[in-house]
Amino acid sequence: MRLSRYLLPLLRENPAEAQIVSHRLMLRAGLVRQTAAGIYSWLPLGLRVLRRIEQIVREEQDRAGALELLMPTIQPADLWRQSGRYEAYGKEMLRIQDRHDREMLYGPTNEEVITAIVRDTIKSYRDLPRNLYHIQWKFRDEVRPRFGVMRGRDFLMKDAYSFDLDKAGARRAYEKMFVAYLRSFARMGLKALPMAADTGPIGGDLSHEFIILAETGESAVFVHRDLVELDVLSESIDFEGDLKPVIERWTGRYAATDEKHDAARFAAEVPPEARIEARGIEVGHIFYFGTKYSEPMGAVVTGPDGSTVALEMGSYGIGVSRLVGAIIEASHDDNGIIWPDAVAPFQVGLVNLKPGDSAVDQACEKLYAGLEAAGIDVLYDDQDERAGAKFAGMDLIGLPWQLHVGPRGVAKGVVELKRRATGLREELALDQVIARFRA
Ligand code: 5CA
Repeated sequence: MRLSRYLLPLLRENPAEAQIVSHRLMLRAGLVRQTAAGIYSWLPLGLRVLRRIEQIVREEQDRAGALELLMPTIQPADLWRQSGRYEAYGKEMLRIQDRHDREMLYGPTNEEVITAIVRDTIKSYRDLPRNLYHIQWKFRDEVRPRFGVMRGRDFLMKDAYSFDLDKAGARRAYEKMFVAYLRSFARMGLKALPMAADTGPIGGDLSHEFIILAETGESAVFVHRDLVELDVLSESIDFEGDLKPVIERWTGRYAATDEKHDAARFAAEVPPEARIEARGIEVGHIFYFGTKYSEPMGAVVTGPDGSTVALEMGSYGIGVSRLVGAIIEASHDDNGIIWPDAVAPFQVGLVNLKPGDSAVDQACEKLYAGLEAAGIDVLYDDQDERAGAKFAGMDLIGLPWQLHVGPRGVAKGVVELKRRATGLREELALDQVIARFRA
């Protein structure tokens, strides 16, 4: 992509309305624009990050055996009357009337819609287990939307719903999602720690939040240091095998948010040097709630002995749009964002330091075409601007690599390659650049 044809409105100044670093950087780096309170438009660069996060989530859901579908954003109130949640959900739910005065709502979550689909399509224990998910916009009329996309009113969520014949099956479904979450967040370059959680309006009696540590997090967290050192990606995981050992490793040490914190237990179980008291951002939340929805809504199957059995359910959410902010909270410096490679909007920023100089222009065009041909996402800054402003812009948007191409280098047949995260620079022969990225 050529910057001269892109939409990348960078801001030099910190926007006054942004209180936390990720919100400031998302506005300054041209990722989003606010359309209304708690409602954001995703500009091209921001959308690329959102899509990358979505794709990692999708791959890990698929790997764990979940099936993707797509449910609508607008739902009929009737379904929520069947579960008994229509009145109970309160003012967070955006209620709408259509032209026939039918009561509708903008979905804050999808337990009712998916339960109705399964009720109508799955009749026998032979068709179980199933786990169905979608990645879809939600609306919650939050009392205090704040921190940009972190607590929006309109936000993108991955929500999965598992259906099983019995409690043991439901627990396995829960375990698969637990491990899929560990892998998903780790692939995004995040350390997300599972913590026992309250269930709130979703209901149920088993629940974990996945929390990343960040100063600006909304909850206080108390964690054993050993947990932070675990690495899930180095384990080979068989989703059809026994996942208990993995889960035990990740739940075997103290970790709690303020809601569930027990100071006496923390003091007794965690030696002083291993105690981490920090703040955290909730990026995922999983629930097991048995027959809370299937019973009132009549989602039943015929069991092996011919009896009628209400389905055992769980639901599993990931805050996809929140993750964009959360990743920035975890990965930035004074100059801007530092995207982990796996979610970066482009891998390389190609910086032409002297547009109009024909040798430099030619070298850049050749590199640009070569990188694109090799399938490497490259953003080519071909604009007529001061070098200083270009460097600052590239650091701000945080692409993992920068290629600096100027007249002196080109005369010698070299360019400068800079790694955004470390600031390390190396000189590279022009004809070795593509190979360097392929490696
Ligand atoms: N139905 C369940 C699971 S599918 C559910 O709705 N869970 S939730 O309420 O915990 O939301 C799931 C995830 O969505 C949260 O962990 C959080 O990361 C994200 N999320 C929730 N509210 C917001 C919000 N207002 N803005 C951005 N992300 C949010």
